[in-house]
Amino acid sequence: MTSVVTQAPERKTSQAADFDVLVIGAGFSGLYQLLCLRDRLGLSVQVLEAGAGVGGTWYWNRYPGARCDSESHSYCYSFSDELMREWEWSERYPGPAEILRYLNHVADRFDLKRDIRFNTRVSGSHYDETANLWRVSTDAGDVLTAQFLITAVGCLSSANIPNIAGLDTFEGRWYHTGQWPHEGVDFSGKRVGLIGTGSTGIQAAPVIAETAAHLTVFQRTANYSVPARNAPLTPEFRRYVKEHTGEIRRVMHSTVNGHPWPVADRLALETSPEERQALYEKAWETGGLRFRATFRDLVTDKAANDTAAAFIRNKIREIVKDPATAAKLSDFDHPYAAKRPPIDTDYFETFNRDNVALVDVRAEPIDRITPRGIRTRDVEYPLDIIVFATGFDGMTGSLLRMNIRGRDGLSLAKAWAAGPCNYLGLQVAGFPNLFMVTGPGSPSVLCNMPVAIEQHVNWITDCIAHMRMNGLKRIEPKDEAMDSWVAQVNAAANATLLPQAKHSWYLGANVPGKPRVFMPYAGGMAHYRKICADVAARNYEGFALSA
Ligand code: NA7
Repeated sequence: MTSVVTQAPERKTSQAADFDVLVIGAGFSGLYQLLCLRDRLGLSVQVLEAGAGVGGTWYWNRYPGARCDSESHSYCYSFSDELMREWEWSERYPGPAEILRYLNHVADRFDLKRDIRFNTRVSGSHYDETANLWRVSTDAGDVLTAQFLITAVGCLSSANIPNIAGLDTFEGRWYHTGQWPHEGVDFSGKRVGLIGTGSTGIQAAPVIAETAAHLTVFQRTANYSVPARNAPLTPEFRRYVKEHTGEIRRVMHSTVNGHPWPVADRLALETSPEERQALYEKAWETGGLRFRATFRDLVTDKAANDTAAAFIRNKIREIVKDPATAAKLSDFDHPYAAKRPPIDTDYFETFNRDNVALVDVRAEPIDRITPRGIRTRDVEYPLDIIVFATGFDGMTGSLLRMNIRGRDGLSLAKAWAAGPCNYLGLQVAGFPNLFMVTGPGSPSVLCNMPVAIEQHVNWITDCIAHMRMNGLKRIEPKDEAMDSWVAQVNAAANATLLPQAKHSWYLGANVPGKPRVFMPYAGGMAHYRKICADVAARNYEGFALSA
């Protein structure tokens, strides 16, 4: 179990409030936050969820080929050994259906659904200073109040649909991968255009190509990808997981990215070219995000990174038969892993099919969408279906669209006009008693998400327990603590190659007009965990707490 305080439950709501805590979102974060606050602290908690079921990101992302890139035995909660032992994953990487089964299992096992209001989208959240309450409005017209408001809205749930002229005139059908119809889409016999070659487009292309009459992939930025090597889990591996829950948890909690493997303690440039090649070959065969852990200098030293980039470029040229297509697919403009590195199942192989074509929209920009398809500067591509795999307004989009207003009506949008400043990714000055789970400024998306989520939820739960035990009613960060944290987030990013990917959603560069600020904390999950624990141990240093 975790370090979360277990208190004698005292199920009492502050006089004027409907609940002690309102939590927005019923994905991994919201479910665990509910469990901690309700069952360990005895608070009254209501979760508000826009979807009709639990799952968050996975409730919406059901596009063809969708699959988690964390390995299943680590893409789960680790707070309970029993839960870890009783659940069995079927494949190395879980797809949405299996993740939803898992989260429903958790919700049912801990009787969580009775405190979740589904089909309820939050439209506004205002802090009432006099009453020290958050007033949360829903699209159904309800207003609910609570002393604490916790956003558990995920980092990738606000779809980024590019503003391409003429979309409203398109006579075919179009979809964004993050808002996929639950009944699925039939591509058979259809001419499909897929815009975007991030993790999502790279997962979707091979599956769409199998049934579509023709698939045109519109690529703006060539992307690295390493084979996922998905496969059913063997009985031996499943047994290993059950027998080693403690060890798996220890490794996940001690590494930079929260994955269940350590980063190798060797440098690419201090390894001979022959041995380096052999290690990359082995990592390529093993597959998955472990490739990034082959050498510890891959994300900090450009020359080291170049060796990985050259290896992947050569692989693409070996796999893709048409040299012109291979050249476009491997014309990288950023270091390997400076953007979230996709892992794939037959992505590059897909371009050897007769029914698949690649369009480089840097050489041939999209001009507009017409009633018949997509027109680039040079050609009109006739299409029946357009799939936007164009990502998300990451990290801040879902927070900002909820119209959050703090003290004196200050909007979060205004507070973050120059970028998301906060303290530890948890709180923002002017927004007392508002906590963000895996917000900008935290490691979140640079980490195996459940590890980041559990750390945040545990910290928030401990903090609220501390407040109640000490008769404290209000917490918010001090300005100087926020400034110092923003500086640390920038310094951590600048110590890596990550800011060199100019088109990355980590930088907000994919959304026109969004401030270009590197949002996640790149100093490593284990280090971040220690910083947060130290802050709490020093009596919540950097926060102002008042009675
Ligand atoms: P990403 O990684 O943000 O990828 C979006 C892709 O869409 C990327 O290739 C973009 O090109 C492309 N894009 C975005 N807008 C346009 C326009 N207007 N025209 C052409 N191409 C465009 O999103 P994903 O959904 O793939 O993955 C998100 C995360 O989910 C991923 O990082 C994992 O953490 C899981 P660009 O590179 O910006 O030039």
